[in-house]
Amino acid sequence: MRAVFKAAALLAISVALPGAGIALARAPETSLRPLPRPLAEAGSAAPVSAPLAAAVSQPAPRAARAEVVVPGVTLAAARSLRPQLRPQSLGTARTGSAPQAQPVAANPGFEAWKRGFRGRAMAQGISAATFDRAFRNARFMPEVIEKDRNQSEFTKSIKDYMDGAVSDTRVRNGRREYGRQSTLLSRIERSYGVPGRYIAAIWGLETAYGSYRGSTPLISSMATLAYEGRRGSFYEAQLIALLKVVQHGDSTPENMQGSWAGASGHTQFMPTSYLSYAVDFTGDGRRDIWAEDPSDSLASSANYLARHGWRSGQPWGQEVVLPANFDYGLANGPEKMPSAWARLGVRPARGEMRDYGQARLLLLAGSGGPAFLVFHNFDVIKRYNNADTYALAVGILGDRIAGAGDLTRPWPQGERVLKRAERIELQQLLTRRGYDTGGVDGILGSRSTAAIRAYQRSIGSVPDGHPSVALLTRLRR
Ligand SMILES: [Ca+2]
Repeated sequence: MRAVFKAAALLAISVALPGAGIALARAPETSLRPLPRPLAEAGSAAPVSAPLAAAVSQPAPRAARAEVVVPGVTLAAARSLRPQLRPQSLGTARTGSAPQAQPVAANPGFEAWKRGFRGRAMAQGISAATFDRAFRNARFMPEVIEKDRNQSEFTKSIKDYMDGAVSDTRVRNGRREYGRQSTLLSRIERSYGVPGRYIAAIWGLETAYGSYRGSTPLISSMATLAYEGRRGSFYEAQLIALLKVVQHGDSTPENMQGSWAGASGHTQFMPTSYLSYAVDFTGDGRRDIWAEDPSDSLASSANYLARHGWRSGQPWGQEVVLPANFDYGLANGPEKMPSAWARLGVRPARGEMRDYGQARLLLLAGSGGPAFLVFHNFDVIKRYNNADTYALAVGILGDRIAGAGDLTRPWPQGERVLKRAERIELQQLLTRRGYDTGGVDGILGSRSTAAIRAYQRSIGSVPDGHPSVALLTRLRR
């Protein structure tokens, strides 16, 4: 059953949109992974930017799962952190040395790279025996290059992303797994201070609770990308990490399978993030995130969040309702205590609102969509995948898994993040009308937001500063 799922899963990547405060995701078609992955950090163990992941959609149609993705942006704009990483920009791939040959050994360029890399790996402590064992069945995978090159900017509406990420199926499956793994998740919560419901939510978004972990042989896919080039050093670092796994005996080359871009395990860690954050929670001496048993993977994700500053006892955020005539200049901006927000007329959509800490008002779809107050822990989740939509999905899905109801306000139909070309056009049109957008660079910062608000006031719209499709359409008239 899993094999069927894996074969059909798609990989999605999400990216953060600079300046707009909204994360986007793009979803390259991949071998297995429902979600997007993050980027890695250059040279360090910390994840860096990256295309993150998108969420997967439900397991429903076995073979054609849709993935959830957030509004898309180009990879080059990606910036996130997540246990996994991906290359940041797409450059021109080396040509000539990467024949599309089927025969494994018929790739002299790859073989030459392998000989060179063998020396570099040994210089970093990898034994000849480990290297040769890991590469015994490694091969150049033209299909991986194909996928890497075919990633393009695409957009998906926030509603479609959120509906997929927090679908009824994912909530239902999540409640089932949350029940099955209650003992494990409780132990993890006691050890790391991160509520099990959010770990379950990450598990659900990343691999549909372990159903779509990816079946691409990691040594081969990472070797292919390292050889091919655009971010050779990044992928060689991922390979070194995998070789360390083999050398230490945590797993075997045969068991190390994952998404074509390198993310693997129940919660999709990139190899270098694995080295820094994975833990052995089963106590067998091996940090095995590739095992069927999700214990090490789930505990590793909790450890990742804890190491990035998760504050025990603080929620990620909560849905709120704004008063009429609310000053939208306060959206996506300053942090205030919930009691201060309450004095401005902001009310909890459900339950009570307590002063857990400073919170900012998050509006991803403008005044026409749901509003949230988000705390420090929301940003900690973003270290896993630097997209507001992803962090929101983790928070909302986690709460729903633990029994909470749906949002009180729906996401608006059709609202999506503007593509880069559209953002530039928006700035050009506003500038032409005399509004100062602080330049025309496709990055919607505070000046552009202020310009949008001024324009909205001039036409009698709610001045929420949100760069909507409708606003662009109107400006074009
Ligand atoms: Ca273990």
